[in-house]
Amino acid sequence: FLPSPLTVAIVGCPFRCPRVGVDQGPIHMVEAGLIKQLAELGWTVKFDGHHQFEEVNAIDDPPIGILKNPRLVSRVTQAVAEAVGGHAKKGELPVTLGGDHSLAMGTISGTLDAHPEACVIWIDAHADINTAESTDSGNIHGMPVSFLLGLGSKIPEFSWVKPALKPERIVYIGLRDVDAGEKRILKENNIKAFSMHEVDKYGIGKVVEMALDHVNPDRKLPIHLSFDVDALDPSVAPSTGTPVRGGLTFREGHYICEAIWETGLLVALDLMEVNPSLADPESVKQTVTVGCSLVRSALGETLL
Ligand code: 6HN
Ligand code: MN
Ligand code: MN
Ligand code: MN
Repeated sequence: FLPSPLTVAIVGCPFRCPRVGVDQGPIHMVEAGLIKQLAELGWTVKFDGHHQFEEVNAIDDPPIGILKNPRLVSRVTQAVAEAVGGHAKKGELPVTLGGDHSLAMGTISGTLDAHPEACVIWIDAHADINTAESTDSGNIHGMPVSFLLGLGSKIPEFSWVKPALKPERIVYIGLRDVDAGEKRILKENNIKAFSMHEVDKYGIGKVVEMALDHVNPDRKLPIHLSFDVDALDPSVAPSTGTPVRGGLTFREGHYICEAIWETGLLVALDLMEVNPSLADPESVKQTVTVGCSLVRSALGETLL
């Protein structure tokens, strides 16, 4: 799906609710040398600075129901949808660095705008599929998938989000902290998920193969990979907002990225929830380093 020379467009989104610009994760990853590392892999790299979203910081944004910062999240994710969609339509591979996983509402909308038939592989400890009705926290980062699927009551503020994703076009790997309401939503919509239980049972190689068989049986659909760094075990990626023990090992995380790259079908990548404000400098460095190496693996870095 990508014309050569291969071009990657870095979409830096230092965004975390309740305020934008406070999440330095993407900035740390770029400062750690990600751009140069991708250039060394042979990519033409486009990066024109991080999105700032400053104007939306000032808006008056009381909760809708219990949803926190709905207008802010809506405007930021809509801007990201336009950025990602624009790059994808030019034949570039957008790599979005975050930041809050609510951003995936934007990135996946952008991908589906350019590649309507694309499937989504969602790597996470969480399912991020709460609706306005099922959420206990009111945090929109726990909800982007339901918006993309068009589940739950419609919130006028998010009317720009098209329900462009079909339940059979998304698959999860790494789940281990799924709310009761989310389990029900997954079952009702027949959404395929491989939790850590399946990773233990079958091994990561088989799980990735089964995930692809489900979502992309003929291996001909474009793939959007949305990777929440909290899918990894907290011993591997400690600096993240909602760590859950019992996660993917360093190699399991990288194997997923390598295997998706090998399909030749990757059209967009998100690397989300790297959050340096939440830990000591050593943990931050470790998480930023692992974030960069996951991106390199998904963009073709080989071990030999
Ligand atoms: N993440 N299920 C919880 C909630 O608040 O809805 C946790 C969400 C975590 C979100 O992974 O980005
Ligand atoms: Mn978050
Ligand atoms: Mn997530
Ligand atoms: Mn998560």
